[in-house]
Amino acid sequence: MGNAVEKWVEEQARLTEPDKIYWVQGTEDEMRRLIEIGIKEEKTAGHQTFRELNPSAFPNSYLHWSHPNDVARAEQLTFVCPPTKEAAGPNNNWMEPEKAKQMLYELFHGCMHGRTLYVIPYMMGNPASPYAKPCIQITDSVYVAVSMYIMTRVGNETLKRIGGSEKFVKGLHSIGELDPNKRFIMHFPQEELVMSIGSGYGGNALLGKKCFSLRIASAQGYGEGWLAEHMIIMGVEDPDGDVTYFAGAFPSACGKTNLAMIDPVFAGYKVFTLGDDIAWMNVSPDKRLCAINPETGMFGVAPGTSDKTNLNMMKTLRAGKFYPTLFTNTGLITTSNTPWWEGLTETVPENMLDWHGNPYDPKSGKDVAHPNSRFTVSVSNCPTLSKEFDNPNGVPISGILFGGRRSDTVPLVCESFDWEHGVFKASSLGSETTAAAAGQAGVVRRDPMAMLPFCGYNMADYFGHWMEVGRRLPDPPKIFFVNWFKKDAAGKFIWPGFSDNFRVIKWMIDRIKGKVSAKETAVGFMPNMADLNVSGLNISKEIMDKLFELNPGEWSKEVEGIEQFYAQFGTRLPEALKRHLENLKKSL
Ligand code: SAT
Ligand code: MN
Repeated sequence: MGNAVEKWVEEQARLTEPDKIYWVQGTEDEMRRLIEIGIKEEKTAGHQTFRELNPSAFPNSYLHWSHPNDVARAEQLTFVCPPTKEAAGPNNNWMEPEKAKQMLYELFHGCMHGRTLYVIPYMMGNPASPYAKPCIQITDSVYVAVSMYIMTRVGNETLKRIGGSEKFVKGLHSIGELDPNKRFIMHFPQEELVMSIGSGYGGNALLGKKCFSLRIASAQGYGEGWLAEHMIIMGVEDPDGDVTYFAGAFPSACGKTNLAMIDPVFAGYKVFTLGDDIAWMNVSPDKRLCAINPETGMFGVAPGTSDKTNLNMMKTLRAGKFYPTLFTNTGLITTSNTPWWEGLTETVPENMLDWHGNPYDPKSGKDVAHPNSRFTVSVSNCPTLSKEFDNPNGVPISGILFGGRRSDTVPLVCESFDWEHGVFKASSLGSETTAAAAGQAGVVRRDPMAMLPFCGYNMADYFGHWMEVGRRLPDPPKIFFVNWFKKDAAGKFIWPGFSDNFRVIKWMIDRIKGKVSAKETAVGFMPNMADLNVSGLNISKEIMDKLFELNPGEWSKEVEGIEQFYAQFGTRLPEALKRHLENLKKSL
């Protein structure tokens, strides 16, 4: 039989033994048919593939309830398998590649009995872009197939682009038995191959997302001189009509999606959204750092999203145009047949089913929606979508933001002294864990560049690669660090966040444009208070001081945490980072 794609698909079919093989074309009709199949699929223990929602409130929208044990990324079961453990680095689970495959072959063998194998050809990035990559995903889940329509460019264009070549990214996925003991997400960077079994959840199952666009792509970028990052991309137009482009990295569930669609609180400014999760950044021929978003959809956290916190997102969710919108593991108001999650309205409406499909008892104190419940929606629904979204060359980035969720220690905003100092600070970024990954939430873990779970090679080499990319940029972007999540002694957030984060963005633009000076501190440049516009916020001087406080006790703990984190890289850690850590210690 024919070309490399057909050959690969045949091999996977021989392994997984499906009843049927279906090649996805990417047409509107076909999308409807797959949704119909999902609607008819049998419900088991609350699990439901698709249920149509009220089209007058949420047009072209469907509710999905997953298996209750399959609600987040499974980092313990995620492996990166280059030939040596050293190449994977201390932060990835690793297995000898042949051993890993033997184990997976046993799990995949016959796993699609009675099911249809869907072959999904898709592009990450605009096919017209030199940075785009053709991929094939196989899956036996219609939920995954429909999600791929929303999140990527699905269709035959990809097959044409691959043509007779052997070069395409391969993803084999099966929900298997949805058994956490038989769940693995395994990456083989050398072969540009991902094998995932036992989960239907976003980051575990939509293999174009974290698996390819971050883990495999970061390893490709290391070899080819570019960066695959866990970043939003947005443009901010100022009253002069100039657009400043930012990329911004935050760990999962720290408000990236809200930031990418932020409503500017100052007159004369406009925000344009390009991406909410992934940025591929290349050094352009004119030596600027240019970013594309390889995805076409947003897979955002539902709880906390409302007309008040993110009106643009609510408009996006209600737009229901060409592509369907999916709600995963939210609650359902039965009388209106609309989704509900914590924070959508102030009080819990009556007649609610929780995310297990059970009638909700407000006295139970339980969650209606799972804390990691999500929506999957096309960027084409987004009212703030940038007209540069499809630009094959990407957009030139002038500022990079890094942020984490920190109740203390880290100030509201701070700018690095230069690129290398920025890499140092980003490499030691810490954040309190969230519900986006299985495990305990709320403990500080080091999450360099918000890439800890997503870097497909040794992180020490990744830090070196970042510095190397900076050296190729005559005028590198400024690097900023933000923390929207500082709390007072009573555990209350002291910064209002959401739209008011724009006040900080405005300061960054002023810095980029050289309009304001800044105060030099031990950890970087911080704003002169007169330059950070907080008018109308009613924030006391005391709170402002707290937002920018550098507490010696907290910082000595921070330095300890960084030292501990760095220790695992041994001699592989770039010397420059050790030097910056020593400098920080001295200047504190
Ligand atoms: O990895 S997902 O795409 O499922 C969401 C996230 O954790 O950022
Ligand atoms: Mn993410």
